[in-house]
Amino acid sequence: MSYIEYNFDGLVGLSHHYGGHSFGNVASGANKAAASNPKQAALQGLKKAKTLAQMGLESGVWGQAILPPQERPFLPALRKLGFSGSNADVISQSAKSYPQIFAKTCSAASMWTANAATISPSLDTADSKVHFTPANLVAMYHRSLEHETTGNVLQAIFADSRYFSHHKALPQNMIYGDEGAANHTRFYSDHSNSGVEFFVYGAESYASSPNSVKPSNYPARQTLEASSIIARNHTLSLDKVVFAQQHPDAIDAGVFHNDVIAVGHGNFMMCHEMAFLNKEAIYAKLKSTFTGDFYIHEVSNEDLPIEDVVSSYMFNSQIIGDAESGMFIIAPQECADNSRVKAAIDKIVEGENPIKGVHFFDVKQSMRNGGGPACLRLRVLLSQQEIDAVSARVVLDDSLYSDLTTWIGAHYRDQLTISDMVDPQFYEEGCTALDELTQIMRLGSVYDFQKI
Ligand code: SUG
Repeated sequence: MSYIEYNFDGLVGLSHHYGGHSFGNVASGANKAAASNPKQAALQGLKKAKTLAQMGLESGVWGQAILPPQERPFLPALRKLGFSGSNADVISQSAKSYPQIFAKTCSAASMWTANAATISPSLDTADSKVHFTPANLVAMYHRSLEHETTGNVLQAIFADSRYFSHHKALPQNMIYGDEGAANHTRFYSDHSNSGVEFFVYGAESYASSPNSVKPSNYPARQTLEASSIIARNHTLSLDKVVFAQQHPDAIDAGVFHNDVIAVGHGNFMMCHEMAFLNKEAIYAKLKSTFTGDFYIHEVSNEDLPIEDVVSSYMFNSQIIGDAESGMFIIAPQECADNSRVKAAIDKIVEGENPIKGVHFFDVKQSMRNGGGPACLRLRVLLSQQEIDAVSARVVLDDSLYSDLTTWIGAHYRDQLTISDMVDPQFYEEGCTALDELTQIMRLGSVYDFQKI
């Protein structure tokens, strides 16, 4: 049976802004309160997706799809805080009493779909179904508001229970802190056998050894407990699962997710030397668990100091293609503008591994909040039968691209600050736009405001 990896890119939401909401995310802190341009952000993301869709079509190796944004400000969260009355009342009262919390309920962070969920393809699971677990994202309040709508959207798209199995997000507590696919990679040699699922965590909630370490300045957003539960729920075969701890010094330097310092695809992983604790043991475990040749390209701190890793997002590149026809790095434009990073990438392209070249993309609006190309996509490996079972209009072809571009043009603002979102009209405009989007994408009712 043939399988295709679909990259589901998150469409940037109408409320994209710089709130400084993510402690430990350097870019988010640095750009707090800068004016954003949601229209440009959405078009930048969509352009990357469209280019990759075209390349994927030509190569026949991967596909491109889209996930919708979420409703913001998120009124159910504000109502839980005791604000009541009409939508306009809830918005104006909460914005006045708790301006910072109100701003968090406006975050468009669901655009970073690498954090939407962890997904195991049917090739890896005991019941041969695709398993989905939306990430609880409990480490950051603004992101903890995403999982319910994310679950609705995934269930609307992957509705056929013959092929798809949906789990609830893990309990809302840091013991089970889960950030989704940003800390999960699947390695494989081909698309007809099971792969190796690689789970990376920041800390153990309950240390299993007196030598256990944690970051000291910034939160470890993913726990080993969370990763283990997901592996169990997804019915993975434990001899094909590898767990690794992120280096706490990297988290303290601003590497809040593993995908800011390592990226894997097929039989290849590129990472910085500070990515993992006990790195030699991790590399050896990956190589012994994998069947076939496995390539690891490690970049040293001498060649590329960790500060450059964080500012350029080199490891937040996507890798596309396959070992046969060649793999390509999809890097943020910032990498081309930093000579040390560019040299590190050139070394990878010239090295002995499946990488054949690099393409740079401008996703600056997202980068300013700490989201590069890989943050913007969620990988879903699907068989032909499974993709045929999807009736929603999510695969990005020319016609969906054209409809989405028109939709963005009609509804998005080209400048936005927090104060604009205090106007109840902004919320109403958002609902009208998202309602239209669910029709364009044939999603049915997935938003809270669509409940009768
Ligand atoms: O969770 N930024 C996101 C960036 C997520 C990046 N995703 C991956 N690495 N996969 C976060 O920190 C900032 C929002 C603000 O400050 O307005 C934010 O949520």
